[in-house]
Amino acid sequence: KKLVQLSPADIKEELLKKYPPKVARKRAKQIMINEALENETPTEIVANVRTIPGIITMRGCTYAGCKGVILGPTRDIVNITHGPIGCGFYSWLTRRNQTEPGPDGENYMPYCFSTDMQDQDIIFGGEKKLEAAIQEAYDLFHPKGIAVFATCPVGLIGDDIHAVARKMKAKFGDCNVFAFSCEGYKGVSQSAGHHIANNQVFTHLVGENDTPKEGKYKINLLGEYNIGGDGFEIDRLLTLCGITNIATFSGNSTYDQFASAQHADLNTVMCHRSINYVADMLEAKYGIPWIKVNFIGAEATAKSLRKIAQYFGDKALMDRVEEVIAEEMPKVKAVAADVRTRTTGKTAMLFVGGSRAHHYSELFAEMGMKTISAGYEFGHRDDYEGRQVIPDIKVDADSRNIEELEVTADEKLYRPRKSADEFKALEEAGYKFKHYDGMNADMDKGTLVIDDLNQYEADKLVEIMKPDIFCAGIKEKFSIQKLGIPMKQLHSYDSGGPYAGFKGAINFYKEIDRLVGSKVWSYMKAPWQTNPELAATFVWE
Ligand code: CFN
Ligand code: HCA
Repeated sequence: KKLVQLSPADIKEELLKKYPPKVARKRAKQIMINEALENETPTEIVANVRTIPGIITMRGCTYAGCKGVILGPTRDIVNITHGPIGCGFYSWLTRRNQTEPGPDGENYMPYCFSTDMQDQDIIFGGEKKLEAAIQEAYDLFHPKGIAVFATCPVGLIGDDIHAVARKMKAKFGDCNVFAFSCEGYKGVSQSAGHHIANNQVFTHLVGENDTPKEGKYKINLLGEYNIGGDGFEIDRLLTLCGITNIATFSGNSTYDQFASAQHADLNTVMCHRSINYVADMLEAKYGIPWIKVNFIGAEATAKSLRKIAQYFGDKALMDRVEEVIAEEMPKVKAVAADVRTRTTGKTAMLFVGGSRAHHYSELFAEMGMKTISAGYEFGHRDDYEGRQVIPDIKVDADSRNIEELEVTADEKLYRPRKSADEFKALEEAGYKFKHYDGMNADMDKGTLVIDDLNQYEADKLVEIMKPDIFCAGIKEKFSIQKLGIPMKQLHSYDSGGPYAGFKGAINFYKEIDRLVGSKVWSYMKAPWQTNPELAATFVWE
């Protein structure tokens, strides 16, 4: 067997080799050999750009980001997909976002509501059908809210879903009806859908309930979607600490949580990519500051709880948080110590959405495992490079319109290209700073950070670097397993979870230990095993 040693630069070249020159030039800017150096200028990564036609991307669409991701986990709003049945069907609970119906039992998540658009609706227009669907949902359930989501054909034929929503809202009087222009093709990925969802949730829901909420330490948890029950575990810990969670955007959430979000004293942001717009709007309109938290990983969980306590600066709270950590951590540490005897030194690749590819490297590190390559499907540059400055945003008090916030437009203010002194000067000049580290700072030097990885590159990477585990989504699952490598879905968690918080960390350690130790994969013959000329080895130093 011929072993070839490849450097990260060789691997990059290998990935690009097969592309036509123009495609290779474009992809080269999205494949970065990570530098992660504090004071030097690291290589820039191009992100949040259109996938080159013909490439089989891992990304999803704008409708998915809006309907599936942001609004999907709210149980007592009827979500109607205006479009062909497939869009509604394939976004019907596939994300494994869980809910606990609560005393009122109101839960529409198990239903799939759609106008089931047909050819004649495309030709003659679908507004009447939409109106009838909204009426039917109202008559059947009398919900507090009905949300309408546009799919691609709706934008192409020009149905005015907002006019229909306004008309029905006025007609009912006791039901908030609002719509989202989240046609699938609208942005380059799910990310545009998050933005559209955030704007409308803020415009139509936040602030609707002005009855103050009880609680000494009141927070909102933004960017936590209760996948596999993650939100349940985080809520368990917050409750143990005596912290009141007013609203989760949007795991296990309700209409009233969104409507009451302005009563919180602090916003904690878990998945920054999907919800940063709401955090900024809550700060601009209601003066609620936000901090970045992360409950993926035991150390990260402890750190986040401490950060919240420090924000309130109350000794009783800080002591209680320490008690909770002291109670929970030994159990986690014991399991970690055991699995580490088998997992230390193993390697992982993480290619997921817009925050998990970063957050989960912490859990792997706790198992002594190394993330040798990672990337987001649709992250923006700030998700890779960290976010430092928020330019001023303007809020129109009457209409609640928020001026478009595009952080990446102010690129020159990112830390990697500024020294500490330069930042201090900017701070003195009145810039508002938010500090949090992106993926690059936490990845080792020489690792490969790849944006919008595609099917071809995934196969090639696995073939060259042979990780012990590959983490991505359902589209990647079986092609990776056919290469003889264990594959863990970090979107849906396959059938597992929760993986957040302390209990989640234990679940994750055990699951990964089982996967990387499994004999099943050794029975598979990967192509390079039957064709030695395909063999190449990447040696990690
Ligand atoms: S739950 Fe979140 S954590 S919201 Fe976002 S960026 Fe998706 S649905 Mo899939 S798993 Fe993924 Fe993130 Fe935030 Fe989920 S990494 S792609 S749009 N995502
Ligand atoms: C989406 C949702 C998704 C897809 C997951 C996957 C999710 O992008 O529309 O590809 O397995 O988490 O359910 O990201």
